[in-house]
Amino acid sequence: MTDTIDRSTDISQPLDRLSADETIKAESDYLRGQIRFDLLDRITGGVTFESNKLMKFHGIYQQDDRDIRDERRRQKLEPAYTFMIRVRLPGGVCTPEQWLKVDELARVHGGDTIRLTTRQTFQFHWIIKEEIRSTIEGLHSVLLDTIAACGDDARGVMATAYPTDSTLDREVAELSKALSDHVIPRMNAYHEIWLGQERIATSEEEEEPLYGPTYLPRKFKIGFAIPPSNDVDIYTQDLGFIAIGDKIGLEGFNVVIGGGMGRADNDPNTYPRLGNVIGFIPKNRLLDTATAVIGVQRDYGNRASRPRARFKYTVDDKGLDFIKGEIEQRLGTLLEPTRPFSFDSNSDRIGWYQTDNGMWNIGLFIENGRISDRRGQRLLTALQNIASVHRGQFRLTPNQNLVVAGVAAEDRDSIDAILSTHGVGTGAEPSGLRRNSMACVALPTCPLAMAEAERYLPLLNSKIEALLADQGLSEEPITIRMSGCPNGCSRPYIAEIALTGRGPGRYDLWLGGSHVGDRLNRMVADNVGEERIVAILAENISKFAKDRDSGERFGDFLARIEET
Ligand code: SRM
Ligand code: SF4
Repeated sequence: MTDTIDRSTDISQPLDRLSADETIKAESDYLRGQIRFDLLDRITGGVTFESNKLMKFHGIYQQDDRDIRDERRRQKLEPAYTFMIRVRLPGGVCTPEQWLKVDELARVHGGDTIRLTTRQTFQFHWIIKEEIRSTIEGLHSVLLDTIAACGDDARGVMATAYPTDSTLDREVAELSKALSDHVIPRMNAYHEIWLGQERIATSEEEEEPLYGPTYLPRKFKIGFAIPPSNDVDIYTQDLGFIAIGDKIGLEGFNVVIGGGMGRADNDPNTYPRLGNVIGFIPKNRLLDTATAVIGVQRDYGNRASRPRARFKYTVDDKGLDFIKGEIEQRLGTLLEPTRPFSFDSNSDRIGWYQTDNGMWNIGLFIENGRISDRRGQRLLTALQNIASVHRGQFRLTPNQNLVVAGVAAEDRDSIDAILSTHGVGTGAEPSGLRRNSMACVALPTCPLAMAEAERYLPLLNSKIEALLADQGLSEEPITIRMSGCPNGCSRPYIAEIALTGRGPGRYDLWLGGSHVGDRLNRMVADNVGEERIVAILAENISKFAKDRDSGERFGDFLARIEET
């Protein structure tokens, strides 16, 4: 494979126009900066602006408790700083031993709660500065890390969470892990700062072979889908691979580029975009293809304006044909024509099902990915107990749910017993709407949240469930996604119903995405409160009940009546 670009400098923009983040990266000594010193500073619970930026590359975000921000300001106290730590977990796969460690760290440092994310990993919140290092050491003891879980680099690699344990599934799982290993930055800084490794004195210049010293212009997201499941929402990834093959084996991948969700309310130059399928590659070209695509974004991405720096804008600014040509040139070959494929859903499978090798998986619905012990449902402890006896894997799903995978037939009863003893799954079955709902974290930890999401969606869902029940549609599977701001961390812009936060209690309402995640929805009301949201949904649900075609899904119906 050919990659003729000089990686040490950005070739596309004059230096005087680079954004401030580019300078911080360039002057960071490969992401070391002053982090080590900030950690020792006992006068503040936080870190400096530059360290906060750099620590993202280490998977760590400074936050403050927004529920008490105003009160602390009134008392002239600094914000109640804590840190969010995100684990790198390729394909969401985790062993019971790793689960037990995550559970322990959450109990010791993370406020007795674990958050499963929309990209199949764990987040710890509420970690104080003095305990970041012990948390990372704990993860390291079970071979987990947080490298590039955030930052301007290739983030956690996603992969379909519903393996039937066919050869195809296993090959895709292995390749997604290999690709994750291929794209993570070397980051000696991580091992020095968090794991106490000595810096080796050498006259040779440190290197980041894939990225160069200023990494990427912005975050970059990769996912693998195995049709017919599009649980990873492949069209929202910067770079997606759609597995082509059959149960006997994998042939290669259709390549998707340029997807992304984020937008800003006040900036029409930002928008959600569905990725384009640009061709097929045989499986042995996977790593080369990722190197080529990342190289194109590294060299042509916008380093002057961060809001325009994602790969989707590079594709639109340079043109799809140009970008495809650049990828092919770096690969030294043309992409083959796209192979046929089709998706039937972007949802998760909940409940027990058997896999090809005779073992069993159980998909557990975890509302908004939040795992903690609450009155009536001690989910954190239930999963800790399962991890103590389970001999298979845990698989975190792209819809914030969890699969306990690889259970022998004779062990099913003991898993069921643990769940019911802790009150998990003992209440009413979640409705078709709730099972297909996702909300981002938002308040109180997310600094960008304008409105509630995780804490509010369950309540709003109850109101929409009542509307659906009135029309005899309680079991109708409808995707609903809420984000506390337009950044779209719950991938709202492809949902059948979506809400994105505008201010306390106010949302933009979007309707008409598809149940396979291949169509953008459209805004039907902006900056509205609950009363208006429920009224608009009531009207559309009633029309749907009366006028839908046989088997037609809610989002498809809305898109059809919009067109006519
Ligand atoms: Fe996100 C920023 C949480 C998936 C688009 N996201 C953030 C931050 C880190 C806020 C910040 O910058 O300080 C949030 C931390 C909140 C907290 O307290 O935990 C945050 N994003 C999340 C998670 C935890 C949501 C969840 O509830 O699961 C997801 C973690 C994924 C992971 O494991 O890596 C999460 N974020 C996403 C997704 C979905 C996806 O990737 O599949 C998107 C939309 C896809 C995309 O990137 O286009 C997404 N997050 C953003 C953006 C907008 C980026 C853009 O360029 O458009 C921001 C803001 C930013 O980067 O400036 C953001
Ligand atoms: Fe925060 Fe906005 Fe992402 Fe929600 S969508 S987690 S509010 S950045």
